[in-house]
Amino acid sequence: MIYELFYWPTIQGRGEFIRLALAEADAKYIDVARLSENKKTGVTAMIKLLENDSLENSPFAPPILKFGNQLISQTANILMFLGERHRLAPTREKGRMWTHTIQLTINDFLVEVHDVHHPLAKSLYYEEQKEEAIRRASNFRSERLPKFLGYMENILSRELSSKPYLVGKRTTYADLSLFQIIEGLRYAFPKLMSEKEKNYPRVIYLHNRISKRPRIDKYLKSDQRIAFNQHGIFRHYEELDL
Ligand SMILES: N[C@@H](CCC(=O)N[C@@H](CS)C(=O)NCC(=O)O)C(=O)O
Repeated sequence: MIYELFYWPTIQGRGEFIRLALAEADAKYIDVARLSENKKTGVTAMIKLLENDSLENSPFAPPILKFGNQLISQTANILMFLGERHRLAPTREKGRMWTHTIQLTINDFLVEVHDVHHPLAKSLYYEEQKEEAIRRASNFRSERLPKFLGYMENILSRELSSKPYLVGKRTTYADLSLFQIIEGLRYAFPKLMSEKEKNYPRVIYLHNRISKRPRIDKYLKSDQRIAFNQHGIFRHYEELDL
């Protein structure tokens, strides 16, 4: 049985957190909406799944992971599921819950990153909310990004190891997600990040180590990795950076 990932085909978005976990797990999967249009593959197949509200566990939005007859949605849920199956999370309940808590916090932050360029509505163009975006970005730069990255830095500083992970002594999906956050922030806010990164040395060190993990390194260099672009969650607008 192989996994089926359903996610928008042209962006990294939330799907990327799942792709990274699947890559680190060396799990076999198909990226359904990126395959050619067919009865069971392509974007149409994903939309059909989303519109099927008679399903027992009908998802609200992608990413969605199908495994056999299980349909799992919500990014943090999918990661919790994969974490347990592929040793990307601790086995004990306390550690599992803590990993999930960190992931949910990352997801909260991701919503804020998105809302910097779309503070009023998803359905409006950026240009229609540019003024509000500029105001929102100023608060993001001075308060929200430092609060979030500072929180992650503090978690890492409590670990005694000189090569700390967010949870315990092994890589978890939360580490992979924090890696992706730094990647995205560097794309969206290059000037801000070059100024702020020095405040979060452990976060940046973790990012470096994750990028060098053999399976992650291979994935990042492969065609599977979609380049950041102006349609995803992380978008670069000069006026929103420093
Ligand atoms: N909380 C959900 C959010 C899912 C979500 O917002 N997915 C986006 C793509 S990244 C989407 O397609 N949303 C459609 C919508 O909100 O109408 C998760 O973490 O998976």
